[in-house]
This record gives sequence, C-alpha cells and structure tokens, in this order.
Amino acid sequence: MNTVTRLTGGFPRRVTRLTLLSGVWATALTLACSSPNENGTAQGGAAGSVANKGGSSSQSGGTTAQGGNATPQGGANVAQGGATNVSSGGSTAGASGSASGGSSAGAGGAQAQGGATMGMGGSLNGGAGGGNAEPYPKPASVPAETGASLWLRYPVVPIQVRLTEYKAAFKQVVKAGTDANVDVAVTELTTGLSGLTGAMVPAGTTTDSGSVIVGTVQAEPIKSLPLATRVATLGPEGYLVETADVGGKSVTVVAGNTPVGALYGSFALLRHLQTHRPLAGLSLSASPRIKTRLLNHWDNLDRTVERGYAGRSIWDWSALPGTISPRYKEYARANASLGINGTVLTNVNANAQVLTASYISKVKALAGVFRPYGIKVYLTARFSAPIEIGNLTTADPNDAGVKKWWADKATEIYGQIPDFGGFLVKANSEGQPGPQQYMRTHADGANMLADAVAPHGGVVMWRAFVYAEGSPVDRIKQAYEEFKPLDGKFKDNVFVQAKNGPLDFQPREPFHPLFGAMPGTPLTLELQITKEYLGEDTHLAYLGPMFEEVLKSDTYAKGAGSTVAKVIDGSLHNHTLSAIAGVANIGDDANWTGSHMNQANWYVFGRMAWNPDLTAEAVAEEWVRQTFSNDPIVVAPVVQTLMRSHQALVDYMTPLGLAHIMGTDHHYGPAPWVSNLSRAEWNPVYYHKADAQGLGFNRAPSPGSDAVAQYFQPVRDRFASRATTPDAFLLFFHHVAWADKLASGRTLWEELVHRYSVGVDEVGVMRDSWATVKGYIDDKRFTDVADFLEIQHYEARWWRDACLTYFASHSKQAIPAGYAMPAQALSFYQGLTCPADAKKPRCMPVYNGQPSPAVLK
Ligand code: GCW
Repeated sequence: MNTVTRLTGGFPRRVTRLTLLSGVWATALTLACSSPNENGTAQGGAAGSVANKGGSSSQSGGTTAQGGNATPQGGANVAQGGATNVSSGGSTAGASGSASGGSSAGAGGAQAQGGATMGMGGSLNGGAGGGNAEPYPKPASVPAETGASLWLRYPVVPIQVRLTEYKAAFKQVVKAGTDANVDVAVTELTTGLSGLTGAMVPAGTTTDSGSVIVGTVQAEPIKSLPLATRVATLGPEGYLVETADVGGKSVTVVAGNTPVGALYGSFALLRHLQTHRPLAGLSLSASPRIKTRLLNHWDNLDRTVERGYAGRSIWDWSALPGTISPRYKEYARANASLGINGTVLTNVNANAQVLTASYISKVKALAGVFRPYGIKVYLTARFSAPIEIGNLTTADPNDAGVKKWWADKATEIYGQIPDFGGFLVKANSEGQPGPQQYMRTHADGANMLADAVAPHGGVVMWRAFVYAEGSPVDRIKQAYEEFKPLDGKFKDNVFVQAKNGPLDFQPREPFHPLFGAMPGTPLTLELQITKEYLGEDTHLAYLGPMFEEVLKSDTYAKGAGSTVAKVIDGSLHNHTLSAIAGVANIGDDANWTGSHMNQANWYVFGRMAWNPDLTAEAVAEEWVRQTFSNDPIVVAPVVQTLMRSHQALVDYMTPLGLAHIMGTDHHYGPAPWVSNLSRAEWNPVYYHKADAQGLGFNRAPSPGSDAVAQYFQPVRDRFASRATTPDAFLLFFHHVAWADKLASGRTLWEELVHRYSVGVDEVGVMRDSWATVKGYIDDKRFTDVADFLEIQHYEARWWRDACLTYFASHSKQAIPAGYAMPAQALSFYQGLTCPADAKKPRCMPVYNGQPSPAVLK
C-alpha cells in the first residue's frame, strides 16, 4: 500500500491506494493496445505501440471515418512519428500552418531511444536539436511552481549547444515602428529571451548583429528587406520570422503587416525557442484561418462563474475601473500568445446591468488593458435589457422605441470603447428572454441588434443553443429546426453560434448538423473549454482530440471535404466573416484553470482557433515542452497521457455514443437512473432509453426520431443504418439489443462492460505514466497532478460501477468473466449525496473501494 497526499479541500488529505503490480500494468497496456477503438483503429497506444516509430509521415486524424469522424486516440498517433518536418521549420508551432501529426511526433528516425515509456524519446530529443545529441540533464532540484506562469515560463535552456546558439543570436530587441502592439512585442521578447538565455536581453535602438528587429513592413529597416514582399501576402494578422542581413549585420526579423501581426510573430519565435528548436533555417510564417477567435466567459457580475471550476471570476467588477488587477495583463498576454483576439466578458445567461453606464466604464478599463495585446472586448446582451434598465415596457425587436434604445446603447458603448467587438446573445433558451416572446423570430431579434452595432463596425453572435419547453420528440433536432429556415434572413454582421454537437458539450457527440446547412450565414463554432461534462477541474481530459474530431468532421455540405473547419473559416460558403468561440475555463485560482492540465485545453483551443488544421498531438507536445519540460523523459509520457485521456474519459463515462447520463445540475458523477426531473429532456433516461430489449436513442427514420435527416448524404445514411454507424456514435443514433453483436465480436452488453473497464484501466495507466516524471518537474505541480489522477482513477471506477450496475438492472446480464465486479450495489450509487461542494463535486464515499484493475487477467 502506498499513500498519496491530496490537496483538495473538503476531503481527508490522505487516501490509500493499492499499488499496481507491474503485471497488471502490462495487462492493461496489452488490452489497450490490442483493442480497436470506436473507429476501428488501434487505441491506447501504450508502451508497445509507442515504441513502434514509423519513418513514414503521419497524419493523425487521417483515419477519420467518413462522416463518422472519430479520430484515432491515444498513443497510436504518437507512435507514428513521421520523418517530416524535423528541421527548424517543422517545429510543433506549426508556424507554416502545415503542421501535421508528423511534426508533433518529430523525427521518428532520429535518436530513437525506444523502450516503453521512452517511445517518443528519439523524436523528441531530435526535435529539440534537429539532430542534437546532447541529453537533458536531470535537474538537481526544481523550484516549486504554482502554475501561474502558464506556458510563458521561459526557464534557461538547459542544453549547452542550444543555449550557446540562442545567446549568440539574441542580444537585444529593436523596435521597427511605433504602436502599442509593437511595444508589447518588445517587452515580451526581452522578457522571454532574457529568461531563456539567462542573460539580460534589453531593448535597443541600433541594429547590431544579434538583434531581433520586430515591427511592421511599413517601418525601416524591415521595409527595405527582400522579405517584406513575402510578408505582404500574409494578411493583416500574419507574420514572418527569419534571419536576415541588415547592413552587414546578422539579425532576426519578426515582421507583420500590422503591429498585431508583429506581436503574433514574436510569440511564434518565443514558442520556437521555448521548445528548443534550432535556429538554422529559421523561417516561421503564418496567418490565422479564422478571423475572430474568442473566449466566452460565463462569468457573472457577482464573480460566480457558471460551469467554472477555477475559483471566482477574474473580473473584479467591484474594484474596477479604479483598480486594475495585474492578472488582466497576464490574461491578455496568455491569450495573445495563442492568437486569441477577443473576449466576451460576461455570461450568456446575461445580466442587463453590465450595459449600464457604470459597468461600461469598467469594461472600458478592461478594454484598455487588452488593446495592446490585440484583444477586443464583447458583452452578452440580455434581450430584455430595454425593460430592465431602460424603463421601456417591451423588448419587442420590431418596436421603434426598442430599436432606438439599442442603437443609443451601442452609441454609448462605442463612445467609450471605439473598438468594442459586439454582442453575444442567448435568447429563448433555458429561460432567457428573446424575440419569440413577441412572436418574432431569432432573425428579427438578431437583426435589430445588428442594426444597432453596424454603424460602429460591431457584430452580433446569436446562439443556436435552443430547446423549447414541453416534451419534444427529440431535443437534438430543435436548433436545426429553428435556425435552418432562417438562413439568408440575417444581416451581414450576424453570426449564428452553434455548439460542436447538437446536444450539449457531451464527452463525445457527432458534429452539429447546422454546420454546412446554413450556407447564407456565417456560423461560429462554440467549443467548451471548461469541462462541464468531462470531470471539471479534477479529471484529466485533454480536449485537443475532441476539437480535432469536430473540426475535421466532414459535413458533405458541398461534397466530400466540406469539413466543419471549412464551414467556420468561411471558405466553404465564401463568407468574409469567420469566428470560433471557446467557453473559458479561467478563474482566479493561482493556476488559472483549476488544474494544471486544464491549461492545455485553453492552450489547444487558442492554437486550433488560429489554425484548425493543427493536430491535437502537435499542440500537446508544444504545450508540454513549454509548460513542464523539453526533456523527452517528460515529454513522451505526458504527451501520451494527454492523447489517451479524452478517449479514456469517454470510455468510463459515456462509451459507444451514450450521452447526458451525468448527475443533475453538477454534471460530474454518474446518474443514469434519474427520471424524475420536470422536463423530460433533462432526465438521463430520456437519452439512453435503456429497457429490457436494449440501449440507445433511435434517431434513425421512423419509428426513430429521424434526427439523422438533418445531415447531408452520405452522413445521413451512414448514421441511419445500424450497420454503418461508427461504434463511437452507436447508441446516440440507435437502440441496440443487448445481445446484438458489435464489430468487436462482443455483444452490446459485453462491449459496454469492456469499454467502461478499459476506461478505468486507462486512467491507471495515465496515473502510472505520470509517476515516471517525478523529479524531472517541480514537486508542487507533480503532486497536484498526481493527486488529481488518483481521484480520477477512483471516480472512473465509480462511473463504471454505477453505470454497469444500473444498466445490468435492464439487461439482466452478469458481468462477464475477466472483468471486475462492481464494488457496490446499485442502491449504494443511487444513494450517494455528493457533491458537498457544487463547485468541486468529488465524492468521498467512492474512495473506499479498489479502483483498479477493472479488466482482470
Ligand atoms: O450546457 C448547458 C449548461 C448551462 C449553460 C447552457 C448554455 C450558460 O448546463 O449552464 O448556460 O448549456 O450553453 O447556454
């Protein structure tokens, strides 16, 4: 037995767990490796598969099923380190916009260290050095970190060859042009370069060798350089970073067409250096595919955060505008480093007060902090605001007084904040007011607001997350039914914002059928970074694979290749507007996101918002390198852990297309039995429809709900047929008999038991993999993560046992041989009253069992 200290409030600080025997470990790995995932590709990719480095270039996600869109999970991707992009240009930063799985895995051929946990070692070491053989020294001691520095830590480069190279190249930073964005770029570069080189790299004014020249192509000396013409092709936010000769001096140029482009280039250079890439052949260039890249904060004015698990809101409204927390600037830096260029400060369940004069002055103060970082502010607009704060008797969008009120309000806001972004609106959804109260449509409402902000260059983002009161046939059909007929009726400055899936941020959902179905309207993809249904702060679930899955999903709206990414970047239907939004996971916790690992989800959202073609794995690697260490002994196991984590969670929570079986309100633990909530579609039983015959929601044509009809062909037919629906979505679209055979050869019941069990064991593998980095990163963050993985392992078992005992009450079948019996009877799980703390709803009573293994030898 060993003991693990946990730091979580409200629970005993020590729990005991059984140490996994190596044999069990090996069993878990074998099972993970040999079992196909829901897409039929190798899953898990633990030790064995990771050791298999291929020399061919890999396209992670390349096996995405047509219309099925489950990307391969786990280490199998990692295993296929392609031989591509090993030079500096092939950094995981994906600067050229062409990063693929191969780049993340690095040079498969170089410096292979092989071995189970070191499977990526060769590539990663090679990645650092592009052939550099210098090993990373094991740190003697590592100072504790709170996580507050995020991925902008800039520790001194610990390998001499690289350090020497960087010191020679970076001696000072020289500004080209005058603008606040460029000033920020200079500050970021001097800070980052000083940290990485361990030497003072000041701002300078004369161009000497070893200068970084940062600025725009309109300013000398960049203006006269040959590279200036290439920058011109990169668009307003693009950048180019290269070495150049200026008057006989060797310099590094960071050039943008605009000041913010130069800022993004500065962060790209810093990312390159933070990941210890060589400078030979340095050439980083990129421009964003999506123009508006937003965080959506669900932050209330009282500093509570809806679905926030990282403390209070970082917006200290009562202290604003007089007091400016230093965190605002840190927030802006972190976002700018990713290319996020806007933030919606307030909850979509909106409070009209934020539109009053006193709050506008507070918003103005925040906008002032964010502006030098290229970030605009947006607000949520409560549709009934004219009544609540305007003394009108109606909010009817066709009413002249209402129109005038909003137009005046927009003028007032823009008078204070000339670059205000616009409004995000949740209307006629979950009790929010909206135009339908006045017998008007969503388009009427959106257009009225659009007219108000249009003279100032603002936009309206109108959410499509709607579902009506009553007992609809199938909740997931409603957004499409309400919005598709309105296509073409929205003003030019209106986006319709849809969640990734048609239900609600589940661990896995098929893509939302609105994508591709509204060619006349720019659509915003709304992703949820905060993990409302995915273990909140505690469970490690890296969302990169999930984001990649939806972005690469093929809608077939205009034939094959009509991916969700192409819908939202505007290219499929030729829109000039394009946007993506991520519901933030940020709060005032020291580590920002409630857990260190959740920082990766903020990071990957930002990186994929900039370039939706980046792979989850590439981004995971660059995040790990910057956040923890570049040493392959850290990078390999942590990237593998991240990459397998989402599928693991899907398996132990909602395998095979199950959805919405979480506990009421908190959405944290399992509660598939809940059936007594007032609205039918709030109850888990509505979604899984377990009965004596089988399990799953029939969304095929009649007698099913025919939700599949909302998809284009051939996706429609693929989901309509039980035989062609990928296992990943099987129970989302079909009611399947318990005895039905699945592709694995197992019956549905057996497969369910198997998946839940593998999910639990995967967390055990993640936990043990993390244990290998002890001593290579600081103890504080190591222990924080280890403690959460320990909790996650217990809670994965809770999920498994609760769900299997419940589903067994319908299937009337026993747990097959080879799998652990549930630790408790169904009544135990149904009787649990956790969470004690709605914000941290961990469940103490589940820590008294043995969490692993779930798959027996
Ligand atoms: O997922 C649900 C959440 C609500 C949220 C709503 C929405 C902001 O449970 O908390 O409200 O979605 O997206 O509007």
